[in-house]
Amino acid sequence: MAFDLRDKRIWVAGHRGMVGSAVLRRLASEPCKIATVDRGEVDLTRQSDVEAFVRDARPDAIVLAAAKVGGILANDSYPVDFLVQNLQIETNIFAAAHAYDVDRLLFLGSSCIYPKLVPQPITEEALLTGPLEPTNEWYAIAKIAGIKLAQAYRKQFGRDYISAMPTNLYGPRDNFDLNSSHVLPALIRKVHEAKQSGASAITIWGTGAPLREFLHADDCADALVFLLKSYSETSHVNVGSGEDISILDLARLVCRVVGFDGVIEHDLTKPDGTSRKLMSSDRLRGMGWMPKIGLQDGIARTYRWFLENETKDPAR
Ligand code: GFB
Repeated sequence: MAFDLRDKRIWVAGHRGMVGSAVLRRLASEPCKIATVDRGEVDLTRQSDVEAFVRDARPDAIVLAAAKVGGILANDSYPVDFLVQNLQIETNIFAAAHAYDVDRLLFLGSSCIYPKLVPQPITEEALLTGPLEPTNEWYAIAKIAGIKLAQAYRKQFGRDYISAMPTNLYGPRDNFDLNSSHVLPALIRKVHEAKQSGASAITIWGTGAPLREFLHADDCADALVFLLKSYSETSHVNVGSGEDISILDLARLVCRVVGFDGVIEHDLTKPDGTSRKLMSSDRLRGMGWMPKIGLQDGIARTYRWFLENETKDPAR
């Protein structure tokens, strides 16, 4: 085993987010200790805050799940935020980890690191073989920098830092705000609200033709803990479900789960983004890891979470 979690203190950076909170749930069944810190106490974009926290908390390992994230429109609208905040968070955490001798770090990237036009399913080797998808190149560049930081600390200082590239994720604690969210939480909200109001149609962005791969955050967290315990190599590792679906079929699936039989209309002023993004997760499968949550089941679980947590806010 590359890294035994017994009695280790793991700092989950970004523990309030969808992925970080799923990692906390998954680590609850491991014999390790957890360190977390709230945004109000430590601003991860400030080097001095991060250094002081790592100096005092003394983690044995870090799961770097903190990031500025958002859907296609947010990425396209706020390039500075996505590029700069992510670079700051990454460089600050890597630098503090090295300065305080944290020898294990797992960095989380995204499938958007890969070139726009690349053979599918996309293998790890496709990194940096062509131009990026323009709607999210700012975020992608920051995430590519994170992969390279892990590799650079490994190469120059022998640090055991690794990277995982999850596909499009969804699940509890996702962002359900229609302007900044990813497609799946947006569809859940739109379809739910259409059903509630008795509307006859929902509107999805773009043509509905793009293909995307989805993985539940709890499956992702399981893969991350698997990698944290067992993987110690230079290359990043793809984390996906291995199946893709068109956005139109995804919308139909959400309608089925929610129980809405209206019409699906299109807002063609909104971008489609890349036409297909299916990763090969053969490397991870080859190590013995498999996802457990099917898409329909995962959407049903997420819809239940949405009903219990997101429909009680009177401001919405
Ligand atoms: O999930 P999404 O925002 O991000 O959009 P990406 C996926 C597809 O769903 C696009 C369509 O073709 C959207 O046009 N779509 C349809 C919608 N209706 C909606 C809607 O109501 N809301 C949203 N958001 N999309 C992101 C990147 O790309 O994926 C990030 O921008 C990151 O950087 C993330 O990599 C995983 O899959 O296009």
